[in-house]
Formats: sequence, C-alpha cells, structure tokens
Amino acid sequence: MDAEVPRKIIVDCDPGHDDAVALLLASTHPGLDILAVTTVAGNSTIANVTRNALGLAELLDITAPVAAGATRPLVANSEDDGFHGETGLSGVTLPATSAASPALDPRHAVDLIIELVMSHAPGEITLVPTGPFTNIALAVRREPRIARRVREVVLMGGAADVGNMTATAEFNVWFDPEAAEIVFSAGWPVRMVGLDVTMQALATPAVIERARAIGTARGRLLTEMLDAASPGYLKDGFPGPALHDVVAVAAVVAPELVEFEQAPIRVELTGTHTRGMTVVDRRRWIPRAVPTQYARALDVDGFWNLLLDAAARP
Ligand code: PIR
Ligand code: CA
Repeated sequence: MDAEVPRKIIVDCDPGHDDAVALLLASTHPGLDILAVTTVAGNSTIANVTRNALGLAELLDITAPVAAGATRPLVANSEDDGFHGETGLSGVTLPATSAASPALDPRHAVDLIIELVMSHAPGEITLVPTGPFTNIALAVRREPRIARRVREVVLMGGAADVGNMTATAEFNVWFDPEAAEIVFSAGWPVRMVGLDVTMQALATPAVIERARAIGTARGRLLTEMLDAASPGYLKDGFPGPALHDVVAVAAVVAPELVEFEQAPIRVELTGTHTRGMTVVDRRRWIPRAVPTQYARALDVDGFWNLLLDAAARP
C-alpha cells in the first residue's frame, strides 16, 4: 500500500466491540484517511452506538465528523441480540463527555455520506460498512449517482457458508435484509468480508497476551475489547473471540491478506428458514462478470501482525 496516498474511507458502524477495533485500525494505519464515522442501529440502539462512536473518536483522536443515522431497519422489525450488552460496548469504559469531547455532527448520516461522496472525485471514497446496511441503502436510493462515484464498498457481513444469527444468516444482513439486498445489487463494486473469513481469525490466548503486552493506549483499548468479547465466544465453544469488523478494514488497507472471488451475491428475503442469507453463487461455470466478490481466505498471522502493529503505535 502506498502510504503517501492514504485511501479515503467512511466507516458506517454500530459499535460494538469489533466495530471499535475496526475504528482503531482505520484511525491508526497511515494508509487510511477516515472522512466520517456514521452510525446505524444494530448491535444496540442508535443512541447507544452513537455515544460509543463519539467516545471512541475521542479515545482514538478521530477528528472526522461523527453523524448518527438510521434508527431502525427499512422493513424488518429486528432487535439486537443482546450480545454486546446493555450499552453495546459492555465491559468497556469510554471517556466521560467533557467540553473538549467531539460533538455529534448535526447532519443525518445518510446526508453526510452523500455530501462527501458527491464532493469528492469519482473513485476517491471507499465505504466500509460494519453494521446493518440501512444507511448505505438509503444513501444510494436517495442519490443513485453515488453508485458510480464510490471506489468500492468493502463490507463486513454475510456468509457463503454458515451464519451466526440463524443457520444461514449473518447478523448485519439478518438485521436489515432489504437494505443488504439494495447494497449488493446497486451496481457498485462490493467486496463482502463475511463470516467465512472473520471466523478464521479467532483471538487465541497467545494473541490476547501479545495485545496485553503492548502497553500503549491503543493496546489497552484492544485488550479491553478482546476481554469483553471473549466470554460470549468461549461459552459457545470457540477458542477465543472474533473481531469481524476489523477484517473488512484490513481488506482495504492490506488487500494481500484477503483472497476474494468474484461471484453473484443476492440476499434471501422470503425464505421460510433462510431470510437474511447471502446467496453466493459459487458455480464456477456461471458467467463471472459481476461487480461483487466474497472473501474466501485470510492470512491469519498477517492479519494479527497488522492489527497488533497498529495498536502499538503511540
Ligand atoms: C457480532 C455482531 C452481532 C452479533 C454477534 N453475536 C456478534 C456484530 C459485529 O459487530 C459484526 O459487525 C457483525 N455483527 C458480525 O455478525
Ligand atoms: Ca458491527
């Protein structure tokens, strides 16, 4: 990655422990330039995730605007699964709001996304959604020209194989399936970083000890997130927590770490047992001339090195 021309990104998120780590990498890596952090209801209410985003912006010295977006899905009546606790970031202490704390941008997230994309050159901005896709869907419906103007959408969501909310549905897609379908079929390039790769990077005790030994403010934030996210995953029999969302950021800044394959991707909206499933057409003999790709392999060691290096920055 050419460190001299950082990639301009908008992180649309619902923090969430792993969203917080995504913001950590995005704000720290010299190859990325955050233009905005926008929030969407998902892991917790819009009030909670927005408060979390503002606290994280303060902790991470993010000076880009933070704007609040959709309060609920387009059509579905989904509710969060309580996985991230009462505040959306349970087990983590964010700085108390002070006069110096970053203020919430008065614009709606959808307006801010459109404004930024339309005021930058075509191909300049990459969208990195790490929550339900409500804001992104609303933005491309409200201003269809952004579909030709963004460089690409690199999203965390979906799964070609098993889901985490149901047998086939991943949370971000499951929460607002209609929005996800709009995003996958908008015609812009989409790289889907789904559970197929994010569940490959489970933080083992060895990784967590490396994080604990770092000793910087960012290292402490990462360790807090890992510790807070661990019990849920251990209870389900996994060797450690996944940090799904940061893998999407890694795919933007270190594309060599993630192997993608072009494939048509649609969202199941009416299935009896499969609503919210990403249907990834992996038939190799079907024409591949589509703008969608899904991640199928991850360089796990390279990924942890990237993240732990970023956390070690002063
Ligand atoms: C993670 C998430 C939701 C539910 C569970 N059980 C775990 C959130 C993460 O923030 C990530 O964006 C995505 N949804 C993973 O499914
Ligand atoms: Ca998320």
